[in-house]
Amino acid sequence: MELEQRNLEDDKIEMSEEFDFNDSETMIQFKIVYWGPGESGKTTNFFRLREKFDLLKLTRGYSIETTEGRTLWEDSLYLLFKFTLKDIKFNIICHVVTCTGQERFLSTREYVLDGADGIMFIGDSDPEKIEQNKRSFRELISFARPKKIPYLIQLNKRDLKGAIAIKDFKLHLGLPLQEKYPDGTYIVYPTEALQGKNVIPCFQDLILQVIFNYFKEE
Ligand SMILES: Nc1nc2c(ncn2[C@@H]2O[C@H](COP(=O)(O)OP(=O)(O)OP(=O)(O)O)[C@@H](O)[C@H]2O)c(=O)[nH]1
Ligand SMILES: [Mg+2]
Repeated sequence: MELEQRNLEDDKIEMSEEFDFNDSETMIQFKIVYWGPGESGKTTNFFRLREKFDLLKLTRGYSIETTEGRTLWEDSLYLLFKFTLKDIKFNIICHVVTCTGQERFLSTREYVLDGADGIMFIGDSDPEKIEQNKRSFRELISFARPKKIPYLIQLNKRDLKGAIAIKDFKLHLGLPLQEKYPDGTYIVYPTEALQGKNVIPCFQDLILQVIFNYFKEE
C-alpha cells in the first residue's frame, strides 16, 4: 500500500486556531493515548504531532525520558481545535499522552491509560519484535474492549529493510486481512514516524472515531 500524505485541508475535521475559550457550552475534552511495545515509535509520533499542530497547542508539551531517550513516565500535550457537525461548532481540547513501552514500568501504563477516550496502538515492523507486538496488543484489547474505547493500529517503521509484511502482522495479531473496515478506516495504518509519513491522517481518523463514539453515547 502506498503511504499517502493528506493535507489538513482535505480532511473532515476543521482544525483551526479559532478555539473559543469563552464558549464552555460547546467544549469537549478528549484524552488520546499512544500505546505499544518498547521503542516502537510512540514518542516519535508525539513529536510529529507537536510539530504539525504548532499553532494549535495549549501547552508546549513535555517528555520525561531516561538518559537512553526512552520514555520513563509519559509524554503529554494539549491540542485545541474546532470541529463542525451539522453547523454546530465544538471546541475540542485534546490531551495526547504516550505511555512507556518499558516492561519494568508496567504499572505506570495503567495510570496513563486511565480515562482514555481513544487509543493509538503503535506496532513495530521489525520481525523480531512480533512477540512484543502481540503481547502489547493483547494488553490493549483487554483494556479497550470492555470499555468500548475506539482504537486504531499503526504499523510503524515501514522504512526498515526486512520489515514484516502487513499481511503477516495482521495474521499474528488476529486481524481481518482486508485493507479497510466498512467505515473507511484502515485495519492497519502503515507509517514512518521518523519521516512523519501517515502520522497525521492516522491521528485524525482516530479523532473522528472518538468524536463519533462520543455522540453515540449521548
Ligand atoms: N527506522 C525507523 N526508526 C524509527 C521510526 N520511528 C521511530 N524510530 C526510532 O525508534 C526508536 C524508538 O523510538 P521512540 O519514539 O522513542 O519509541 P517509544 O515507543 O516512545 O519507546 P519507549 O518510550 O521506550 O517505549 C528511536 O531511535 C526512533 O528514532 C521509523 O519510522 N523508522
Ligand atoms: Mg517513548
